[in-house]
Amino acid sequence: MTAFDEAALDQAFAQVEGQAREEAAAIASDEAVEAYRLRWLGRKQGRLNDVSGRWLKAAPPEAKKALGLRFNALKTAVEGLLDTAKGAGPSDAALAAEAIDISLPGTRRLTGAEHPITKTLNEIVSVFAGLGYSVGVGPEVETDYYNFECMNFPPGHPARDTQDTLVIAGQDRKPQRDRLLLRTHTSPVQMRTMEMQPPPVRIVIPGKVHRNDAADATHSPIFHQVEGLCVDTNITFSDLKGTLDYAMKALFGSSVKTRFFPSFFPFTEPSADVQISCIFCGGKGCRKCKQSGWIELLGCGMVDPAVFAFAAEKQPAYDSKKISGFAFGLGVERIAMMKYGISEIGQFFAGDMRFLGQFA
Ligand code: FA5
Repeated sequence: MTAFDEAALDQAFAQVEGQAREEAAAIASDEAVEAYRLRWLGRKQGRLNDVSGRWLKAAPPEAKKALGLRFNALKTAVEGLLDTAKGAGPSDAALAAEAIDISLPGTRRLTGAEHPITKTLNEIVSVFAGLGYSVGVGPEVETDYYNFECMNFPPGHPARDTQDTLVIAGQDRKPQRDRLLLRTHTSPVQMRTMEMQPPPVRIVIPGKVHRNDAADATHSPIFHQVEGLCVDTNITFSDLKGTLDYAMKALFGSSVKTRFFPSFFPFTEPSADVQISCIFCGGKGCRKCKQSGWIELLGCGMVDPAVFAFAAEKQPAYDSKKISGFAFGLGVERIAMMKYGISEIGQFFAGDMRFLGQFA
């Protein structure tokens, strides 16, 4: 630019603005908007920067004001063009290039659903939550002390053989009580709970357990249990019976009856096995209940004073002269099999979508 009179300035700025308008009109995509912004307003190499730098520098002092005014007007105009281009969205050509055929069939998304074991487990837990029980958890890799010793299975006690245990190798130098194993039942969490809080306790503990059991139609080496523990003053066997009778009716329907048979667990005294009237034949006798009309479902009993004595080492309030309690433990797979009429436990773990899809 050589002349800086009003007419020359008008002409020069009009030319640049015309160019900016032309380019803005051709913008057809988001990328082009950004390219336009950089080309015109970019801090280092933008055209406007170039104009202000070169032209202002060359202008004589008396023309600088007029040039500055025009420059500002040009900048506002370019910014306006950019805003319009941003709002305008893609051109018809860009839209046509991206068009999708909405008549094509969509991609079917499978809906996730709870596994039947998770579903049953949550259902059991919510029955007890309704009775004011809280929910606890404990580790699956457990010590010999929590899994057995404090549950009143001393080392070498024959009752240990009823729970064929998977132990972690290479721990022979550790004292037996510290040796690690895969917990065989959820009962160790009874002790972990009592050690953490004084009575009263009302808790259910769902979780996975492991036993070296050969797999057959009703046994799996990995299965789930829900443990229950209630400790307070004056808890009696009647409370245990009432609670489990209520829970079985809530799970299987109000016409279900319960009965309690003497049994043995080292950590409860007295102990009982709970049977419910057969939900398939209503108690008349069928193949499922081996014509007896009853199905055995869970183990329970009054907490043995020996267990409270272990708890009292950390929480002296577990004094069996002042408090009492009951505990129970149920196998979740067995309950799910009953509820859904499943005859092979292995189906829960085979990952066959045809089976699992029925629970979606
Ligand atoms: C126990 O595990 C006790 N801890 C239960 C208990 C808790 C009794 C508190 C008293 C007080 P048991 O070994 O019977 O007991 O197992 C409980 C339930 O787990 C059984 O009724 C059965 O439903 C289930 N169960 C046991 N072994 C297997 C297995 N291999 N596969 C599937 N379910 C099993």
